[in-house]
Amino acid sequence: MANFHLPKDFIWGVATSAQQIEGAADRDGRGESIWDRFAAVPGNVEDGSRPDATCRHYDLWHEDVQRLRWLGVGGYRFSTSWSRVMPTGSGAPNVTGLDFYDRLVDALRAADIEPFLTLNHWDMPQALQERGGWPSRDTCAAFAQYAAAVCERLGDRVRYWVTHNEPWCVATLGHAEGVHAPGLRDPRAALQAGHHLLLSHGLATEAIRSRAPDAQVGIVTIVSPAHPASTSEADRDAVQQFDGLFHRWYLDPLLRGRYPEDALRDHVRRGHLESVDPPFVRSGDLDRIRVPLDYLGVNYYSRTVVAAGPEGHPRAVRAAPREELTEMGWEVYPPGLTEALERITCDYGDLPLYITENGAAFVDPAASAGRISDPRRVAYLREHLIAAQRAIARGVPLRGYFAWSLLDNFEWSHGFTKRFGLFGVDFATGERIPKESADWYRDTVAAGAVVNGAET
Ligand code: IFM
Repeated sequence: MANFHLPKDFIWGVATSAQQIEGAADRDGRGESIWDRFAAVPGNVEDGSRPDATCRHYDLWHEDVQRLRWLGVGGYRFSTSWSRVMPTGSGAPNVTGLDFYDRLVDALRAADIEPFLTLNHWDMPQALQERGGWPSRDTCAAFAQYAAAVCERLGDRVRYWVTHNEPWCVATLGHAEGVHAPGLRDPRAALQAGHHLLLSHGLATEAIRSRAPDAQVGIVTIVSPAHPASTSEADRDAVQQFDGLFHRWYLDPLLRGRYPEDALRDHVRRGHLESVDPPFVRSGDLDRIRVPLDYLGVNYYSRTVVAAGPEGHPRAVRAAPREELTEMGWEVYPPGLTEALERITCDYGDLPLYITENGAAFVDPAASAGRISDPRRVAYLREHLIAAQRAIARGVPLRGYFAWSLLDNFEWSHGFTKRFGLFGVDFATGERIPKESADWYRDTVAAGAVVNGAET
């Protein structure tokens, strides 16, 4: 790919989310979020840390925008905190909360950085959780009301909107496995939550488009190509099940207007649904969910190697004893990114795609001479960008790449133990320390492509 050129309007960016970086959890009228509540329970977060302060971006946002300028990125993906904008989940929005994002968006525009605004990056107001949370259908209207409030204030300056980040994680990790907020272990509630996330995506999209007709609205999904642990029929069947439950359960309703039949049958077999006609899917819902997307956001970190577990259910296993793993225990597997992008284009058509997250947590050494040396993160980003370029060369309409993340931050149930940032953060003082990956990314953005990449 020596002469490889990315599309002229390709957007290079970095991503963050409100709950992970803002802090200021009780300032200026912000309400409690489900993650504030979840993290306060001993044992829910690995190191017992709380997101109340985290990177202090609420106070240090101006200097963080300078970091974005320094990186030379053309896009910044951030999220508005639902609990800051709608502290009790309904009623009038919190004007002071919206002021914060207003200033941020103005500063981004002044720096020629396109804001990519995510509405739900997991921090629902606790008050809404107490009224039923995502398993309740009423939450869909509350989300659309929140989307309308943000769009009324920022829709004249924000063009790119993401409704939800990784609905699978919200539904499954939060409602079936209990490892994310709100910490439920109820697979039936998880399916209802998942459906309402999708339905609310449709309602929020309508709310945004009616207020900002030029808006580009998308949703972000996590992808992880599934490969069988062996050639056995049982493992191959488990791969198909995993794909249905993890990918197609969300992509099919969004892009085809129906839930995948094999996955519906799997849920019935597992006792999570009574029948393949779930009562919570009401007439007209699927049309609302299939509202045309302007783009799809793809978060890629790794592939999943799948074996048949008890009763043939899919179970993620280690690929091979000597595979390189990140600190999350995720295999470093760049070809999976090319595969994921090509598969989406092949199965769902020429929808513009953005890689809305890609990055790696590694243990970083202490800073030396004002820099943190992180060669493994540089290698990870480099190899994945080459994989992305390969997908473009093969015809995938990929329009941008956002590295996860600008800063080390609150990594959900792992607290501050997993560091993904291009900038290290001292969580005691809020100090940011550049890593070599930040220098490398800056150079790559300036060059406009990874040079000397592998052959297509
Ligand atoms: O930090 C998260 C992010 O909030 C959502 N996608 C995965 C990242 C790494 O776990």
